Amino acid sequence: MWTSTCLPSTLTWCTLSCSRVTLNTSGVLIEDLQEAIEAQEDGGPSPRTHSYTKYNTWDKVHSWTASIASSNPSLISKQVIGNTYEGRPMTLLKLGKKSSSSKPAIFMDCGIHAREWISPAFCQWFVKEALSTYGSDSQMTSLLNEMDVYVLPVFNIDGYDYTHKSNRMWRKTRSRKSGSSCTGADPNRNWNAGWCSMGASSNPCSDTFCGYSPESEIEVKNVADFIRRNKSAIKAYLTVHSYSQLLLFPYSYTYELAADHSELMKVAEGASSALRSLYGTRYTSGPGATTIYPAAGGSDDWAYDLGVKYSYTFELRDTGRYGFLLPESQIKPTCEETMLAVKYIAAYVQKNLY
Ligand code: 0X9
Ligand code: ZN
Ligand code: ZN
Repeated sequence: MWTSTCLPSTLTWCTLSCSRVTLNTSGVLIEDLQEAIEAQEDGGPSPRTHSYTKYNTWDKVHSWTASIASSNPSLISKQVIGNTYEGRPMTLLKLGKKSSSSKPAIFMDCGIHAREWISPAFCQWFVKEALSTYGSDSQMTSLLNEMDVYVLPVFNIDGYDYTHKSNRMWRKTRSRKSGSSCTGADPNRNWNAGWCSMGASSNPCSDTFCGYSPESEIEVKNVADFIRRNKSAIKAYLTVHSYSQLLLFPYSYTYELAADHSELMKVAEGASSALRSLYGTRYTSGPGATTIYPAAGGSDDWAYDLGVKYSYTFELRDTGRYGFLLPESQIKPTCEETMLAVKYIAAYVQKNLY
């Protein structure tokens, strides 16, 4: 969730969610925010290695991707679906028991928005859980036997790296175009779904800039190409964001209800109650336009209109106390409860395959 009540435009970093943010006269973050940034690391100092209960840097996620794939060759494979604007490889993990025939699949991405750090943490957690519970958890075993799950741990890698090195509150990609002094477009306004018609900006300096054309952002094009190529196999599209504790489904580019509205709502309600059963965390379900705000050009609406019926956007913890700066102590409970919702949706999709 965000508000557009912002800020001196000379400050490049703050735009959305700025009502809670104040700057001193020299444009430096006041201690309040600095403390919140430091409080994220309440799990102690960062270890040199990858950790599922820390916010890992891109370098750590990247090396984790390689090692987890090579240590579980029977259940996981990786493929590069293209490079980011700055040239980093977008590595997609494919989880599932190897099969001679092609299997139906679920596609899940994390980290479309750079500053939503709990999201990539969830994708990493999901991969770990899938591998470690295959063979003991009957649902996970059956899921990975019958289906493949594609996981893109960090969609907006350039932006994610930038939030670790330069500006914690960066949201967009890092693409440049000659003629504009502003960097990046919103990768969740850049899809060809009512593109730039509402809830998006055509100003390149805006944090919700829709880009110069649909799929102008190479990261969006790479993922859209992959989903188009595998359209007949992909039965569900899940995209993980933060924060607000919402489970959204199409549409966001129009107030019209999706043709599958009732079923999408029923599955979302089931997933939300599964999630709530663990720690009592409350989620709200509904179409994006009325549940959060109208915003065109999003990946969920695009996937749905392509024919991927079960298309959901998760907005993970919390509801604003820490917002994007969710403390590391909340990674484990957030991921555990979110697993229940994702597994609920996956089980439903699997049950309705044939
Ligand atoms: O605005 C967004 O892109 C998402 N919220 S966030 O705070 N993570 O930025 C909501 C996306 C809902 N779906 C669409 N707008 N299509
Ligand atoms: Zn690599
Ligand atoms: Zn987001």
